[in-house]
Amino acid sequence: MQTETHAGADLNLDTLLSLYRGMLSIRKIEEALVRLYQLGHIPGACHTYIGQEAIATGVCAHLRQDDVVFSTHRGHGHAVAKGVPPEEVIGELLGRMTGCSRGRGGSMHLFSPEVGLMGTTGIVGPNLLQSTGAALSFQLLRLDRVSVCFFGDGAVNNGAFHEAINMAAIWDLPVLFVCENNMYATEVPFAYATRNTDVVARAASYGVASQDVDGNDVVAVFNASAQAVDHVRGGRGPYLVECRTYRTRPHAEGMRDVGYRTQDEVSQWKQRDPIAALRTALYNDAMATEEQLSAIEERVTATVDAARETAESSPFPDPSTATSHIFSE
Ligand SMILES: Cc1ncc(C[n+]2csc(CCOP(=O)(O)OP(=O)(O)O)c2C)c(N)n1
Repeated sequence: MQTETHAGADLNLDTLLSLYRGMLSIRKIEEALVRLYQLGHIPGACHTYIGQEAIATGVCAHLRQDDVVFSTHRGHGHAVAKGVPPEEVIGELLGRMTGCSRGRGGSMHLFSPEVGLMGTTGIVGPNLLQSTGAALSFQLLRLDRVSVCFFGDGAVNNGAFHEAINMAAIWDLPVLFVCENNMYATEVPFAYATRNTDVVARAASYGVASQDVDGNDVVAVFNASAQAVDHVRGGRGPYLVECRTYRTRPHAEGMRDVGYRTQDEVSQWKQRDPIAALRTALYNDAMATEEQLSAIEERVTATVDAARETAESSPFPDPSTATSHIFSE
């Protein structure tokens, strides 16, 4: 494996710094959540996105607020990149009223349709079908909105993947499928679960345009997504981007992380950290100074600290309202 992120000769500095800021925000939020989990302040599960930040950041950079994202159990990064404020993400994991689901859902029920975040989910696979359904509604309503589905390699052997991609293909639906191939589904290697680990080849077999990309290179993800979103918004049917990446923390906080991958493998992927890679490239290419980059880091840290404090000082929902919002009136 090699570390080779280019600062992106074809991208302007504002875009590159915005991608840097975006990835860093997700990382700082995740680090705050890890600490809160370890202190016992997060009542539910917490699957972090650490190591995969380039994907949500690079894809969502091309989305409008009225485009929609259907996320996974590893969805904090998707929520943040789609525009859910950090205090609402942290507040939701802490079960507070100010969380984006009013503290009733937690990590795997982050919803904010106002900004197009249609939900994280504890169930692997159905979001492929939901995103395809949203795309069908956009097509019927003749809207140029894009539906995006993030999913892991663990979802591509689920029947939902095959049903969704086939229907999206035959009806030319405006859906972008983003496979975050981090090589493992919990502790099961992708290569154990299938004889064909090439997700792009699966898309091709359904007649869907696709490309694979280094998911740890935010510039590569940004460029591939530009092409993909353009294709989908332009009415040319679905598109699949396979991002090859790695999660550097355990499957979920509090879980063991031994027996299915080596520490050597984890260390090698940490060397390919997407945030450090872009920082180094920006610095080495003399596009940004150490002072500029440090100033961004300080601002992001201050914003996330303030968001955590706001979330921590927010009230829990009143227990007497436990049955509110369950049925639509
Ligand atoms: C339908 C279904 N089957 C099994 C599970 C248990 N499960 C939770 S996360 C997970 C692994 C998912 O792997 P992947 O989709 O590759 O995402 P990653 O965790 O690697 O981001 C599994 C099998 C589930 N939540 N839903």
